[in-house]
Amino acid sequence: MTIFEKIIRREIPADIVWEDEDVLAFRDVNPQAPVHVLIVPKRVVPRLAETTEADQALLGKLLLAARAVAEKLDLATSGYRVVINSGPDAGETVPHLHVHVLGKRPLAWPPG
Ligand code: DGP
Repeated sequence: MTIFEKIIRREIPADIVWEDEDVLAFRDVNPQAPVHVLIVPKRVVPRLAETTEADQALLGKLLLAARAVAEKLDLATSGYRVVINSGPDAGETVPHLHVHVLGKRPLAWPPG
């Protein structure tokens, strides 16, 4: 079981900022910006590379959750970045699909 499944099951604590029946959003333990939230599906999906057409609704929910979190945390006007790391070259470290939402500082592009 991944650390994110344990957070979803409330077996370990997290600073939860948003939730609905399908997704959970909580602050990243190692924030890379003043606001750094992770949004995860409650059901186990390892990574974007392993999603299928059957995950279309869930993937849409994750992006709409990112927008909802951004609005709740006052990022809508200043702007924010939404990131999904899928696989080794992207630096994925937790094999449970997650969307990063980063904001409240200017973010460089291209990423490292
Ligand atoms: P990624 O590199 O895309 O797989 O991002 C995984 C993120 O998960 C990383 O930014 C740190 C975060 N993270 C790892 N363990 C925990 C944890 O136990 N709690 C929280 N809140 N975040 C965690």
